[in-house]
Amino acid sequence: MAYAYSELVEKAKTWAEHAAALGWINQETAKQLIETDLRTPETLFNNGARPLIVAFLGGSGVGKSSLLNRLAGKAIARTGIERPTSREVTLYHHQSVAIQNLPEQLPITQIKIAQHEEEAKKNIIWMDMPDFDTTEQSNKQLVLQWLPHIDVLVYVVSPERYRDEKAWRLLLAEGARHAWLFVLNQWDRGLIEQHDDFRQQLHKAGFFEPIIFKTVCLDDRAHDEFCKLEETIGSLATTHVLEQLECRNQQLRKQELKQKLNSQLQTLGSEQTCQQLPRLWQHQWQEACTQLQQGFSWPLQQTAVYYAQHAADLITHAAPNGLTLWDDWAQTRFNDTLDELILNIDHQGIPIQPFKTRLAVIRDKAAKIIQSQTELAVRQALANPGNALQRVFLKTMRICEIILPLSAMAW
Ligand SMILES: Nc1nc2c(ncn2[C@@H]2O[C@H](COP(=O)(O)OP(=O)(O)OP(=O)(O)O)[C@@H](O)[C@H]2O)c(=O)[nH]1
Ligand SMILES: [Mg+2]
Repeated sequence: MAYAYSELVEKAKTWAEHAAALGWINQETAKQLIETDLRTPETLFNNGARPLIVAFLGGSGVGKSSLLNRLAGKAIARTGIERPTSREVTLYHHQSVAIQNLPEQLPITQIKIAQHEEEAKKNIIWMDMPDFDTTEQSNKQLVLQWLPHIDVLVYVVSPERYRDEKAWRLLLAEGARHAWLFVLNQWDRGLIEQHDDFRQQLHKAGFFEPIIFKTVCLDDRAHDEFCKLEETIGSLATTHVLEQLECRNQQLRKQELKQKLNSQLQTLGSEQTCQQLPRLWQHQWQEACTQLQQGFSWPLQQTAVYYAQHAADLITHAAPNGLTLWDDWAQTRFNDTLDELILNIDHQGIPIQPFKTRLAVIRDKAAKIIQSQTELAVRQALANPGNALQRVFLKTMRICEIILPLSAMAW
């Protein structure tokens, strides 16, 4: 049965909560499953057709805002030499488009919206993001909160900054999750060697055929590849591509969830070893029983002698101190057996916490159980003393007691 990703996440969350409550997995790993990210581009909208979400991402000063302004044909996003310049996300979309569910916890002051009326660009929401490589932590947070909602990431670099370490780590972490396009902006001062080197770097990061556009966002721009970039994105903004992107996204997320759950499964021990546990316990318990029985023979004798001498006090009075069946020795022996079981379970690679919790209850109750079971056995024995043979013999003797004198008299 094919489950939707959200259903699978719900099931995994319920399982994680339950398993953590019983001690099968620790709280930390349960939290990882419970906090599984459900955010996707679709979650920004209620059901129905939605636009493609494209975002300019990259280090500070590479020209992300300049690219958006060029696209809009006017200055909708702030650009400048101050680093970082943008401290908010700028959305540029058709006036008919409305994001119904904005990402949670996002301060509304950090979103700027500019609208247009161009029908041809109706199916795309463009976004200019702040940088994520300066010390401005709130910028980085803002980018990270928006990332899961983006379909196509246009990763912008400049000739000087395409080997950025922080950007690199983000690329590797997010590589598989999105569709990527690359822009080498400020090409007016770029060299072809830098372009080739950038391509090689991307190759190393796992992008086998990276699409790189060389752009210039200055007034005296020569023939750059900005129009190609626009065309490529325009060709992606179809229902079919959107469906493909969504499908790929779901598959990837399912895969990630599966990996997480599988790694949890490893920590629970193999099914085979779990099946062996009852046999392990039976073997241990037999040994413990033999020992306990040996240890009980003396107190049993003492108790029997006491009751034989005080038949009138039977049941109503407990045996005096020192004649308890379940004494400290028996409890210690019983505890040792349970400890040994826990140790064996640990050696089998099975989590011991659930066993510890359950066995703690039995440890405390052992004395009480033995007391009540012994009393019950004594009562049953008193109600029906001896074994079956003895009882038949007794009955025959009783009948003989009557019949024999009578027959003697008759004779
Ligand atoms: N030479 C040259 N300068 C450019 C080009 N594109 C942008 N710039 C300049 O680069 C500087 C930074 O541009 P922004 O668009 O603000 O860069 P940003 O990536 O948005 O920067 P943050 O908002 O800080 O992340 C500005 O002074 C722009 O004028 C270009 O193609 N060539
Ligand atoms: Mg900017």
